[in-house]
Amino acid sequence: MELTRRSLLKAAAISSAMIAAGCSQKSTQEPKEPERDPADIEAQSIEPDEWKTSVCRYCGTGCGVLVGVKDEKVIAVKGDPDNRSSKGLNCIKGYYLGKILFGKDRLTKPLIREDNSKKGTMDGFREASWEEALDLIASKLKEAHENDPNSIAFWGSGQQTIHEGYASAKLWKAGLLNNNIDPNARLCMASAVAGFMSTFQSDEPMGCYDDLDKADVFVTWGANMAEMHPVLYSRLTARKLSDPNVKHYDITTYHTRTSETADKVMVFRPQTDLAIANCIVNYLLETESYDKKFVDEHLQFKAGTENLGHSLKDDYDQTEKGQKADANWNISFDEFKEMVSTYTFEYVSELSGVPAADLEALAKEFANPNKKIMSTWTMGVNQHTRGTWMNNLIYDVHLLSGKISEPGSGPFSLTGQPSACGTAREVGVFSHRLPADLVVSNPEHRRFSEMIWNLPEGYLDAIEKPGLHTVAMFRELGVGNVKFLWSMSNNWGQTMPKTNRYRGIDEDGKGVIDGFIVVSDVYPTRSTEMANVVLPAAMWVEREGMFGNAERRNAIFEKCQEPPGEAKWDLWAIVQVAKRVLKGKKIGDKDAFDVIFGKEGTDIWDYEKNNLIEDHNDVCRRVFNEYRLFSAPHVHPNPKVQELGFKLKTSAKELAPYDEYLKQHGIRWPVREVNGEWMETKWRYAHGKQEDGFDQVGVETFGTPGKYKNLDFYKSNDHRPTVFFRPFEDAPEIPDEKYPFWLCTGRVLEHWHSGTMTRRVPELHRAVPEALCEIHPDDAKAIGIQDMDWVIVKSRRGETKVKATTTGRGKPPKGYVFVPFFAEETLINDTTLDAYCPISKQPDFKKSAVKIMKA
Ligand SMILES: Nc1nc2c(c(=O)[nH]1)N[C@H]1C(S)=C(S)[C@@H](COP(=O)(O)OP(=O)(O)OC[C@H]3O[C@@H](n4cnc5c(=O)[nH]c(N)nc54)[C@H](O)[C@@H]3O)O[C@H]1N2
Ligand SMILES: Nc1nc2c(c(=O)[nH]1)N[C@H]1C(S)=C(S)[C@@H](COP(=O)(O)OP(=O)(O)OC[C@H]3O[C@@H](n4cnc5c(=O)[nH]c(N)nc54)[C@H](O)[C@@H]3O)O[C@H]1N2
Ligand code: SF4
Ligand SMILES: [Mo]
Repeated sequence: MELTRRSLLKAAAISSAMIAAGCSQKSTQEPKEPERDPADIEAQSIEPDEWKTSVCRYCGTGCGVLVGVKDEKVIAVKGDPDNRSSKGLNCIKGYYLGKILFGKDRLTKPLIREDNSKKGTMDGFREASWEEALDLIASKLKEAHENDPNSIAFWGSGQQTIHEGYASAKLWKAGLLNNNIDPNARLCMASAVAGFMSTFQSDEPMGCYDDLDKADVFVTWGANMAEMHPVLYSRLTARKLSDPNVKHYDITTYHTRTSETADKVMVFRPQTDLAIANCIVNYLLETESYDKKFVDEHLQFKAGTENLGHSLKDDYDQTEKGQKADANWNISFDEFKEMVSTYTFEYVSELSGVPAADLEALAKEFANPNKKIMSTWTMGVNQHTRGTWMNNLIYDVHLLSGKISEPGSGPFSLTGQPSACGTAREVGVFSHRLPADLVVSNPEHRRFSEMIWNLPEGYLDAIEKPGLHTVAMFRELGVGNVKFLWSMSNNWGQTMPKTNRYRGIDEDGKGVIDGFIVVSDVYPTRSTEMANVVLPAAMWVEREGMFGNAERRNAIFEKCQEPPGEAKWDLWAIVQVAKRVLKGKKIGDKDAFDVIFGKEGTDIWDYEKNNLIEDHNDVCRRVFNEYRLFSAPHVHPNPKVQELGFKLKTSAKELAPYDEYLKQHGIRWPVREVNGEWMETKWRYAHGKQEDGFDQVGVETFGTPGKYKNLDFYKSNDHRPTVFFRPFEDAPEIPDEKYPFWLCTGRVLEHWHSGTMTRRVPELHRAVPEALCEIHPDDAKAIGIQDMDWVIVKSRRGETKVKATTTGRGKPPKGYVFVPFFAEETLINDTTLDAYCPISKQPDFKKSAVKIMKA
């Protein structure tokens, strides 16, 4: 059934009514009203002069919004019906989006810290000119870089635009020849990336949101979509309403809003999702109900290192286990079958606590060749010390059942941030990556990047070794080895795990006090209070930008108003620092700044004009045109670049010319030009007509589609994705007598991460004014607490005081608590563990052992 806009709106109404009913958290204390400009945009009767095209700056759904502008001020925001990802829908955060621009305490001037002893507070700063702030940053960066190149670091974000991410990566990698650059997406999508790369050798999903309209069965594997991807969830709900036979299985560690409408809720003991996936695999093989022809034609089998241990100590990556974490080797189908044979329903039921009959019911859905199944997952799977394995296992289930890359059927990794895909992953803001799936360790990838960046051959060999990944970066900062840090569009003072390491609470935090820290943000935060220089940034539609969402859709947001005071575009700040650091240095016989950002290079910067922030569109177009060469090398004038790009298969990620994105309100890559029209791809690897949304596999000549299924996994080694054996291994920290509870942390519908923006929107703040610890009523009784009593959540690392509730949206099982991380006064990350997946290096915020005490 094709979904109409009406049926979607109806479903959205139902799910938002559901959210509204009985979910608003009650508070015994008056909400503290955030300071803000009362004269900001309300839904007014004034008509805007113009509606500009934009996208929401929050979640990876990437909803389209239209921004009403009057007298060069944003006065209204509404859903964009022409955006094919969201078809006019927005959630409550999108509805109030415009208000984030107008918080009264917006940062409007650069700040320089005068009193280091006041670090950890917003005291001890003085206002400064941009000139002075930029000069200071550049001199500190140069000094640290000259003394020890390993002592500088940049922490980027899936909330930077594609242009900003690209420029930061280019400055760090090509300009400073340094790989100590990583994004907050390491906390979010790294396991998804490692899962994609190990299984398919190509990042990002093959399917798209259209699958939500067509699936017969939905499986959520650790995703609270009703609150975190509400617009996609309403599409799922609409599909369910359209056909009573459609089923939803919610595999989760506690009962969430998403569980409310599921047909089967499977609450499992944390970490045993590994075993659950394995028992489905085992069932498909035992009963011979896997897709044999698909296996023969398209797959290969591998096993990898087991018993990896846990990355609790700083030197884990250097240990033998750490070094071998991603080693893998070929195995036969029979060997694979033997390896998974221990995962019987009985065994897994015992391990996970999920009834065997429920496990079998789900396995039977995958065994049914007539069912189309869509799996989705988010942080339950990625924030996991075996996160890469869990991603591999979900692919195993879909690959063995042949349910992939066809309308309505496929594994779909949901993205968290608005441009975790577009920016962090696609432009390569990771310590091991270069743009377009390329990696620093591969010499051909470096040659290709050198050609596009006009660097001498061999120049990038200096960055052959990956730099500090996020957790390592902050561990090093904590002990004083990182002496210069620049963070942009993130809030590490609140959102990193085990914040104690660098917030200066224990002695490990010394590095933060001594280090030179630059924070670019729009509001004062838990990170700006750690800064030596705060740079006030232009936010959302105060500049032009582009985000890439979870279904590979890149979309532009237009500039709608000037930033307040002296706040400026992050991109401009990056170039200004680059100018001060690189000017006068040589690359070959040329000026380094001119090569990296200026006239000697591909001239993405109009060197004379990059001060003019009105000139955004032109700057964006030029940055994008350069970046596009990585993904569409055939538009490069040099045939050698084209040839190498073709060999490296980078053009599989083809992008359209910049202005097409505005015209079409977003386009999904790979984009192919057919008869002069730029057409998107909905189902990658599935050969068919581009007009119908299929990939032109044969035409790309990367391979020939199979005979049994019209698919070619043209990016995979031997054109065959890998089915991995990945066993169950337990979590690093398990509740015991001393710390008897599992602590899971996460989010709520109304707030975005550290709450810096959503808590300045009164409607959102009032709906959920404070973080609450959700606990089972029996546990509350045993501890002797009533609803809204204060408790202390204490782990081996630290403790947090928070009010408890037994009547929140989430219903944890006994022995399990959930605390959101949006509230800066409730620093739950003082208690979380920073152990990570040895392959992806993504930490697990979902499992720590804590005790709960009445405060
Ligand atoms: N309202 C709102 N929406 C957001 C965001 C926001 O801040 N606010 N942030 C965005 C971002 S960046 C992200 S990453 C996403 C996060 O989106 P989600 O991952 O959906 O949300 P969380 O609250 O982080 O995680 C809750 C889920 O973790 C699962 N879980 C816990 N432990 C385990 C485990 O051991 N295994 C498995 N398989 N699952 C487990 C639970 O079952 C639950 O479904 O949300 C995005 N959308
Ligand atoms: N306990 C716990 N912690 C977690 C998680 C969890 O589940 N549990 N999840 C993790 C995950 S998945 C994620 S994605 C991270 C997110 O963590 P962060 O990205 O560190 O948190 P945000 O609050 O999104 O920070 C974004 C910052 O950018 C600022 N900002 C907004 N617009 C602009 C702009 O245009 N320019 C600049 N320079 N700044 C801007 C905002 O004010 C805000 O301070 O949190 C991680 N931390
Ligand atoms: S927060 Fe996500 S679901 Fe809500 S409007 Fe923005 S992009 Fe859409
Ligand atoms: Mo995230």
